[in-house]
Amino acid sequence: MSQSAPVEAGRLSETEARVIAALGDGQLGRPCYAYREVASTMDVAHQLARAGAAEGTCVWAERQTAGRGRAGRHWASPPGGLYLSVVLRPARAVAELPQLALVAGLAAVQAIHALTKLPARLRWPNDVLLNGKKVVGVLTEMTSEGAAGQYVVVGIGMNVQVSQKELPDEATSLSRWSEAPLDRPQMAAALLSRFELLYGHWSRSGFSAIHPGLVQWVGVFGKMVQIATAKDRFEGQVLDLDEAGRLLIRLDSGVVRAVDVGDVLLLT
Ligand code: BT5
Repeated sequence: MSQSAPVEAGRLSETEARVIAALGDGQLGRPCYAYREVASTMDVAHQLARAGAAEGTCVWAERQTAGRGRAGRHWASPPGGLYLSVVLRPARAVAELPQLALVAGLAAVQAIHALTKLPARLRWPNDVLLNGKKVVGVLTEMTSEGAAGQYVVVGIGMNVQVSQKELPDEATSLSRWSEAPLDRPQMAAALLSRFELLYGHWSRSGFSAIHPGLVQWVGVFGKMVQIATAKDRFEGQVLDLDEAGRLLIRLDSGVVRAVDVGDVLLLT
């Protein structure tokens, strides 16, 4: 592949080798570009994708100076966290691409469970909560412009071994709860290999292939929630996810509303 890394300075070849070794036969995560510090792994991944990077290319940072969440929000990125972005080139319809946040979130929950047994749960559409606090956030950014064609960058931030002092109040870190040793390259590989499997199912058959496996990991079913969208804010009870990954909310009036984007605040 005639692909060059955007920045050579600050590359961490030992970390790259550890991630690749932990991936085994996995393709998602290869090649891996690890940096000591970047503004955001999203930017580096976009740069690589525009230059033709293959699907699976991943960017790792030890810390980010301008980590971001959705809608321009800040993502606290001190040392000890996992900060990854992966380039994907999905062949599915643009309308389905936001589902990738749930697919990646599911991979993160499963990886946490496999390595730590902690009771992490998905909070639709892009978070993982542990004991009521956010431990993972997923960000999907997509573009179909330019010669690089349609690609998606999926960014995953996970508080693995982060001091509470460096996190917002609503966040927690695995290290606060885990008795198992925590190794970030191993966690990255566990996450990426699960993501690869789920992404394969989703690529072939769409969200319906993911839905049954997802349900047991979603922590909001049956709960009363407040939903904030760009347009409005309302309360209701979470019933299910539909076949497109939308959250189904029963309003007080009994009407069921399908929500495709928004923030969920648990009320119960
Ligand atoms: C997200 O946005 O949850 C997506 C976060 C994605 C971060 C990854 S890290 C690798 C890649 N590179 C990046 O620059 N980003 C991605 P959102 O749903 O908008 O949530 C943002 C909110 O989460 C903030 O407003 C805070 O309330 C909270 N928050 C900030 N930093 C956090 C942290 N480290 N842990 C948990 N919550 C945090």
